[in-house]
Amino acid sequence: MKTNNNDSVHSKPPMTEPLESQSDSKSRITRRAVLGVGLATATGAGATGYAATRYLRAESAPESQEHPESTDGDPDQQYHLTATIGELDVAPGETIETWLYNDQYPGPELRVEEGERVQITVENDLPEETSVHWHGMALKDANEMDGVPGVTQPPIEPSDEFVYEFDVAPTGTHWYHSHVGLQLDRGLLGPLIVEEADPHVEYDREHTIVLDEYLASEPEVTSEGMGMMGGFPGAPPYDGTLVNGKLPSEPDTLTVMEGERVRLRFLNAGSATTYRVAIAGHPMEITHADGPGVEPVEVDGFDIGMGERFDAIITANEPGTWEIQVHPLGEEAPAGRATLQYEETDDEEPRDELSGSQLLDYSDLRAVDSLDQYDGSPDYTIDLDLSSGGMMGGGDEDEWTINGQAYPDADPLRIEEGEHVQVQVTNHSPMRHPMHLHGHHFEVDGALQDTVTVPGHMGQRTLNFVADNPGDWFFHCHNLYHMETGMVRVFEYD
Ligand SMILES: [Cu+2]
Repeated sequence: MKTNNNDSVHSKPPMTEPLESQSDSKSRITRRAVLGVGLATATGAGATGYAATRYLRAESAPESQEHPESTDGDPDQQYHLTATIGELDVAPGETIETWLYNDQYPGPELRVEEGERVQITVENDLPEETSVHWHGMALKDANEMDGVPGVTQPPIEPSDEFVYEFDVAPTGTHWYHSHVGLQLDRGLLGPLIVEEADPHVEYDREHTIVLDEYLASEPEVTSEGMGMMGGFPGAPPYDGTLVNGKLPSEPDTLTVMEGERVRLRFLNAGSATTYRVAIAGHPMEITHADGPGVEPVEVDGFDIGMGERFDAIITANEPGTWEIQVHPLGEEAPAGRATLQYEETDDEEPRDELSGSQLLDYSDLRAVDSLDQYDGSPDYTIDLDLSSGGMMGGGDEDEWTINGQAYPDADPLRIEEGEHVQVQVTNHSPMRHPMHLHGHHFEVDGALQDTVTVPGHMGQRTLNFVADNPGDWFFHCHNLYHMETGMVRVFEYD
């Protein structure tokens, strides 16, 4: 696993930078616990790592509790999230006021076991309405828990609350976040981990690694210029890259012990940035994509789009202190990093030599679960063209469109229950678009994902899903600024 590449996290990105651009940035964080009603208690919200030992684990549900009615049996876990204005320390001497869940950033890690039912009360202490989406959850027979205001529920008004309850599935690394306006880019997000009863890979320890932009100002839609291409609606310029809420000047430290296999759950919670991730000195086995397992594939790095998750297992056989490097792709924002620290070694400036240059490609991913239901001809096919309003002629330059329409002035996509639906997405713009489908995983290139990045410049992806969960389901770009300016459709079926 040795290294021949000397890129540092503070210099240019490792490996080859694609000729593509996209804007990003962001900010957030907090603390001032507002915990719920003797239920789940956020623990260990200290300034150190965001390790498995620090996750927020709910108490077992009390026998009797005043919390809202459950419709399908009693919940196994209960949590309380309060959305508040709070403060976030991103580095020594650098604190910003932003919006947080339970005064923490990232928000408390909700951790449940395969097969469980969870109830989460969301209290709104913000000055405006909000809602929470459970990104990656199938929400079987629970479309009304999907958290999309105006589509699946009324927004949660200030000083009000909403009780979400659903069966957790599929297993793996997921997350939750606000689904109102640009609130995600303020810091209203957190991991949602569904532990497998019987993982298809072995490991001794795990850490969750949340990637995000640092935005010291309030989020607002701006114009991302592409030179001759003119402007597109996009994110404001970001001020840095946060890894578990920390800027690189005081990185989060993830501890390992020599000889261990360590599962790292990477989540790109950014609003507008694709990141390139590598761990100095350590190749990775990619073992899960967007939750479900994949056949392990060894790489030295991977690109991760907004909303995507990759789990990677490393073998800790290179004692020392190493950098986990997180480079914004096509962005001018400074890179981020965390530190991989072997327990028996002294703290020292982390080493930055990469293990190699092999990057993950989607086509490397092979689902562990059966893909039989996606075999054969689709019952329904639809082509979706991604573009800006200005590019297609006659449109609005301030909009991003799907087939020329900008949500909410966009037709719903009607499908029928039981159909095998095939969606061919073509990207007519120069920017990447990470397309996310609510309530379903889809087959793409042999893997099961809920978010897939469609490359710019006529990049294409073909997604297959089975309409097995009636409701109104958002399908949208997970670049928050693209979603906010129209790149959304709704799949509808009863
Ligand atoms: Cu987009």
